Amino acid sequence: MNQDQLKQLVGRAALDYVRPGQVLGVGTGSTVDCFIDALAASGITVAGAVSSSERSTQRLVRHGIPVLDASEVTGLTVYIDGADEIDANGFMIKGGGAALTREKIVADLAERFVCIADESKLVPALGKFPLPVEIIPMAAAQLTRRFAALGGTATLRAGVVTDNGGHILDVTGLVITDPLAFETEVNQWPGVVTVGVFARHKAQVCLLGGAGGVKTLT
Ligand code: ABF
Repeated sequence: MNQDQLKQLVGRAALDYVRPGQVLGVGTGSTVDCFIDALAASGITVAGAVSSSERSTQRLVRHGIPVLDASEVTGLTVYIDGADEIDANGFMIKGGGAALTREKIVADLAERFVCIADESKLVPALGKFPLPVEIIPMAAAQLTRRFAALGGTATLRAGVVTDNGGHILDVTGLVITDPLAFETEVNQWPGVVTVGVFARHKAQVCLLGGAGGVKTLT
């Protein structure tokens, strides 16, 4: 199977974590697009979805799935989202789709984060994928210097303004040996809106699509 077929496979597999009548959290990206399409075709009627991006909102609305604002719920049983990288602990790098801030907000509402990904996303250690960081534009230069002090090279993602009006730095060359400590440290740097390390909001379940089918990592 090619990567698109693997994404469709795990998108369908995520339906096992959806219950009729529930409100669920929905992430962003092409794998999540497959999940949204599978949900629409499944006949499962959910009460609604809290979306992590305008992209996912438009797809959900097109399928007639009600979209709720995060402020309309006090919690979610499940959040379904993709990742750019995921390690054996369920720690992730996310943000390739520039939706990391709202993704982390919706993940924060959920009891369980179910990550859906093709096997190429599973890595022994995070950091090969350029780390996305949503920033306040005025802080770009000083944050670039801070990442340089850690051995990272930060590049402003050209032509991208996030749903929140932020800019994205993509940082290469980092070795993230302790994702939890790294996320905690970078989160407090002035000008950082969201760092694309999801360790405090790691995935409890990962559905990994591969040649042998779907593996469930918990
Ligand atoms: C999203 O999933 C983003 O955080 C991440 O970039 C993306 C992965 O996209 P895809 O499923 O298209 O590989 O949540």
